[in-house]
Amino acid sequence: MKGNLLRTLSHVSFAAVFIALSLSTRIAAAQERTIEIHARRFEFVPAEITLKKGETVTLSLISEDVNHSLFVEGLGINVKAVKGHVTQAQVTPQQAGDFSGRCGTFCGNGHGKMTFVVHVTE
Ligand SMILES: [Cu+2]
Repeated sequence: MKGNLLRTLSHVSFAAVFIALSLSTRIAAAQERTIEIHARRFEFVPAEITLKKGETVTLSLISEDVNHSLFVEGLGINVKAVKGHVTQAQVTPQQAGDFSGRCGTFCGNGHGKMTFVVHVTE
């Protein structure tokens, strides 16, 4: 009788641990960061962001005027910003460091000034 009770209790605690683990995984997924970046002639706001190596974040790119794009070669980011639309892209940096980006769509005379920096920490 006592043995049965112990066995039942250990099953219950295994189940509790399993539920706790799957809950924490789900919470982690739900807490995935979204970073909103506004593109306008001739800047990105913010002009720099900080990510963590291995952390998946969603970039949400919004154009406030004409078409732009966010191009960060070192991280494989190339996201179009179409006027009136929100474009989302996920990124998971695999390497720490500073990665420079820029607008990849000609948007006028100040286009060359549209620079961007992604800092990736360990
Ligand atoms: Cu541009």
